[in-house]
Amino acid sequence: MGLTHRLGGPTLRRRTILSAGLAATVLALPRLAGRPAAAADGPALRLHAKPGQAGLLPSADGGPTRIWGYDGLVPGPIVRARKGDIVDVELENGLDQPTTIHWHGVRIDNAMDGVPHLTQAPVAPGERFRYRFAVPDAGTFWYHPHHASWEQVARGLYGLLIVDEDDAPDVDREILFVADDWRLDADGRIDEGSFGGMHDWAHAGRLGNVLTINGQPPQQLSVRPNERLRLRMANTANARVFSFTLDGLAAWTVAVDGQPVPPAPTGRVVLAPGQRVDLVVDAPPAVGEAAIAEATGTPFTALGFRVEGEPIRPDPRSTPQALAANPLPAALDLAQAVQVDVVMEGGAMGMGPLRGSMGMHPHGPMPPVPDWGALAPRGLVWALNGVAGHPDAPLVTAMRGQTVVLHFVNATRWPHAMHLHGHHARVVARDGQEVAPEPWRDTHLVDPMQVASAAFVADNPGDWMLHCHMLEHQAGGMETWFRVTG
Ligand SMILES: [Cu+2]
Repeated sequence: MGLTHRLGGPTLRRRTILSAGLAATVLALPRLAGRPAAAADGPALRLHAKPGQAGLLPSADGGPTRIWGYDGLVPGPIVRARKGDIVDVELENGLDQPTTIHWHGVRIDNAMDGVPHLTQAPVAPGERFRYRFAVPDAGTFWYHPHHASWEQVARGLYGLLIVDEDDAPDVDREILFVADDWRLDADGRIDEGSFGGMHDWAHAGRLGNVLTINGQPPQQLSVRPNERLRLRMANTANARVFSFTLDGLAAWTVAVDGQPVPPAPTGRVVLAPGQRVDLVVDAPPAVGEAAIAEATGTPFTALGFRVEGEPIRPDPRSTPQALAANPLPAALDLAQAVQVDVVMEGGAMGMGPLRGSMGMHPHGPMPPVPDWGALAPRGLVWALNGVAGHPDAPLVTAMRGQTVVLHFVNATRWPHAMHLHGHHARVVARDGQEVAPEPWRDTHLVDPMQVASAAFVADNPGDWMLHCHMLEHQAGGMETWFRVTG
């Protein structure tokens, strides 16, 4: 489905940009950090999942739209902590269905991971659950339900979890960039009739037709020449892989999925569902305009920059310093690693024997061929290792400290964003060929008919999900779990 940043069509775009709010609205997200505890032994923060309203469209074009959000807002309040802090949040369920909160990307205590039936009971309507956990890593993370997430996230239940470094990087301002696509009808309401539609489930997932950044239509940001920004980008869409181009801006990638990387110049950011990227962005040295454009279809402005006023400093700055490393586990032991295939099958144009064209060298017995004739009528159209839906047995049981290599074999015609809970992994081989280790990620985009081998140290005891973060693919069967003992 083609994406516009609004429903009215491209002819109205210019008016939207010209009438857009000022810079402050880009940052006008409520913040929970520092709120005093409600009681001596009570939670420091509360998040109330409930219906609300949001101005997803320019007011001239309709809305506000009825959404579900934390505290009725989209995005929900920012949960902000310092590296090593204890985050203490009580969820109250004001929805008419069960829910949980998953803290995406946090190397968290398993009991706080928010996966219904695996790490906790679902939180029934009217009930509460207190999440209390340490945040070992600084970086950009997010939170969202893990129950019926294909509906609950699509309706607006998500927010950022930001963990600050001990030494904040030297920038002039921080800008949040939480990208989502919404499927709205002609009246600006969430298209509810298409929830659960099998066409979406068997194809790319639920793609929207309206882009929001921070729950709003694209905005204009006023910056000064040579101003340095830190941009925290997150993709909270159900299924869309965003492609953002940076026009007229100098930018460096400084973190990926919350984990620092050596600063590298970039002009394009691809974000799969669930992924985050931190950029350092320098405004140009002269007054004028610049933009971040969304480019999966005809490019249009996702965030405009009006460069105006006196330069904030006389000259452009040089390459930013790297962020301090997070305490990731010690080196991978690839020689002794447990090798596990994760054969991804199913979906439209993929229920035939695509695995035969993958040139597979299996690490273990070939998984059974899924019986799609029996599975598809039950809404199960994707499989991992021949199993559609949550398997009884773990994909692998690793001893604490063991290195595990997951060989993602994408024998489908679709990309998938494979999300690993409780750990970060890095790609060490592609299509069976060793590559220089890639950045640590919690969510790996694996292209069709490709093999990506991602390695991690299983150092976090518990039962952990591994699933596609295209949420219709997960619900349609592309999920499994693994166990870390000890
Ligand atoms: Cu997928």
